[in-house]
Amino acid sequence: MGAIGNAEWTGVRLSDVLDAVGAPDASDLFVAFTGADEVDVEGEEASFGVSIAMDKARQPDVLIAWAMNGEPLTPEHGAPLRMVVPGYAGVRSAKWLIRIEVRDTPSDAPIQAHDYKLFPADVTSDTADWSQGLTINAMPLNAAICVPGSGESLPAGEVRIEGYAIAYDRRVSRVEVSVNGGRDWQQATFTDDPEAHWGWRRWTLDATLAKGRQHLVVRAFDETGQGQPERPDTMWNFAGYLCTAWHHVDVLVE
Ligand SMILES: Nc1nc2c(c(=O)[nH]1)N[C@H]1C(S)=C(S)[C@@H](COP(=O)(O)O)O[C@H]1N2
Ligand SMILES: [Mo]
Repeated sequence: MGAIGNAEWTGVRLSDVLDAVGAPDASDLFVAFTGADEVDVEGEEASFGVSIAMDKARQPDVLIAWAMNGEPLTPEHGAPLRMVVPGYAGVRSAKWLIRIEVRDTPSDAPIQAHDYKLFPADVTSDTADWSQGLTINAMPLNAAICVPGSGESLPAGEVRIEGYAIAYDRRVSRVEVSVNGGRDWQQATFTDDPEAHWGWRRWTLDATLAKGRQHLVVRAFDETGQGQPERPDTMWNFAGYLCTAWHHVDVLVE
């Protein structure tokens, strides 16, 4: 179980802080972040530590943040200071920051070195060589149906279907919804700013549902025209990362 959301962040640009302290700036460097907490990665207790490449660290939207939605950060969101690295997996946005270090190698903390890595389908947890995995940073295009919920019972007739799509540093160009398991598709209407980077674009579609067990599906396309994979098994990896296949929701229409 988990929860996700969009927030408005306030802080200082990491690049301004790097400049202020005269940090070196070269594309082959990394910026590493350490949190005040200890984490357990496969039985190994160590400080929470992650890193990003210098080119990403220098992007203007990468912040050292102290406020979320106009309020000081709460403890669970990383008070007093946390990183916000938009477009990247949440794990790179270190909370409870105690140290920022410019290095010539990625962080060697276990979270960076032995977690959040993508392996080919033929690699298992027993055969994985963690130094060879692809570090998961930029997030892929994704979309989900939020309403109705899976397994819900609905009255026959017109139903409002709602959800979100996200393409990070790209735009979501369109969202398509099927109410018959993917045979026919209708375009949803966006309710969020199409130009907004990093966050969700919420969408709605009013569709007429026939009686019986109905199979709702959503898929998004980005501004390059690329879509999501149809089936989750096409992107199988033993750790279960980046499963951005079309989202399905089954409902019972009575
Ligand atoms: N210090 C520290 N930072 C951390 C983590 C952590 O365990 N310790 N978890 C990371 C992960 S995996 C995510 S998804 C985000 C979650 O941030 P949120 O709690 O504000 O949603 O924090 C990241 N930063
Ligand atoms: Mo996470």
